Amino acid sequence: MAKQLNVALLGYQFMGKAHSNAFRQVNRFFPDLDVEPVLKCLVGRNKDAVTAAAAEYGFEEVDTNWKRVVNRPDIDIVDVCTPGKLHAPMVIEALNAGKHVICEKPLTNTLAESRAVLKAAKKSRKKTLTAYNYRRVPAVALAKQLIDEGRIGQIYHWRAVYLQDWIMDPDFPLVWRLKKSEAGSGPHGDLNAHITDLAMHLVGEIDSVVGMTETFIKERPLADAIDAGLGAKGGSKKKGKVTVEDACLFLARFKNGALGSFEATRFAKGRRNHNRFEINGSKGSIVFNLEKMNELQLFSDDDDSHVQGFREIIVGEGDHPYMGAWWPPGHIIGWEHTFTHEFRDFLEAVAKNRKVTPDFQDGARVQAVLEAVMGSAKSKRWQKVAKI
Ligand code: SOE
Repeated sequence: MAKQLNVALLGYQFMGKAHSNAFRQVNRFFPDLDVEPVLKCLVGRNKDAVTAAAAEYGFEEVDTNWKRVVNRPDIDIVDVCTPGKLHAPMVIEALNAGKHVICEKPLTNTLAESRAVLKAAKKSRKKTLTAYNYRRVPAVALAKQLIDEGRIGQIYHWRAVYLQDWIMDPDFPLVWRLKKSEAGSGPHGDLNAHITDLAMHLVGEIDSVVGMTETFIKERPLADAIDAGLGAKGGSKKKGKVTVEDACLFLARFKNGALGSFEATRFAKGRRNHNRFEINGSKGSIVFNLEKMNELQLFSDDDDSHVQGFREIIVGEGDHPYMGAWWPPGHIIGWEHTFTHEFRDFLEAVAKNRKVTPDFQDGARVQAVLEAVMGSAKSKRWQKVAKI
């Protein structure tokens, strides 16, 4: 029988829901796991809301005091799904209490906080995971395999965009994601963080960057609820200042000589969650688009020249990464499965005492890139990425 590990989840909104679902599914679809997460305690500030969420997600208990829960001796895993401002204090407390810790991205709002988290992680020696879930899209994991096999040769270009449009209405309220004090930054930390993690996973470390940002709508109606998020409606007549950027673009030089471009915006009309990258190498190219997440495009010099062209691989075969756990060939999967995959890998690392990535060191490396971009946007100069 799999050993049971008690999970405390801090935060119950969008990501709390996605993570709870993954914890519930993981042993059903990966029955070989030696450990089984138990949804022990859900934590939130609003007692009524967190109680309703706990009933919906299947948690045994609720609490409004995260410090108390994180220090409970019966808790094995702490999963942090709160706004970025709370990541560092929660993660550090959990590591110091000897827990394995998962943290939503970006790891922290600042690089200084990431360094403090990393110090606590090194001391604790527990398993850590920064929840960059897109590494665990089977098509992205296949792209990694193809690159590691040398199929596209030496990489010259990384070209990525992460485009959304959910705040284009000027009456959309000033939710926490639009406040620097809560979220640290706008689409830069929210979306560029994802494509930066993918770039570092697939291409390599980043040496230097140059970036620019813009806030198109500078004031918005105050939000009704303090924790209002993506789907927020209405707001008060009073307005408040938007303190994060609406868009951030940057260029990067990788340490291996490749060149990269990154664009994150919440102002790309019609682009709901358009996370796309293209990689060009000496022998081939790879293209991924989250909106068609079961497909991967590959162009390869290995193909005969008279039939050469981009081919579309349906990543739905049993021998494709993670896919053997799901349905018969070609029966596609969705966004929520990426969280199940990352928890499978995390739980296996806990059970077998193995390394799992992206850990907090990887999360801190992403933070170093993000912070260098913000510094460069201010100075209007290229900036070196700090060493982690
Ligand atoms: C909102 O922009 C958001 O939910 C991000 O916070 C997630 O990390 C991303 O996966 C989808 O969009």
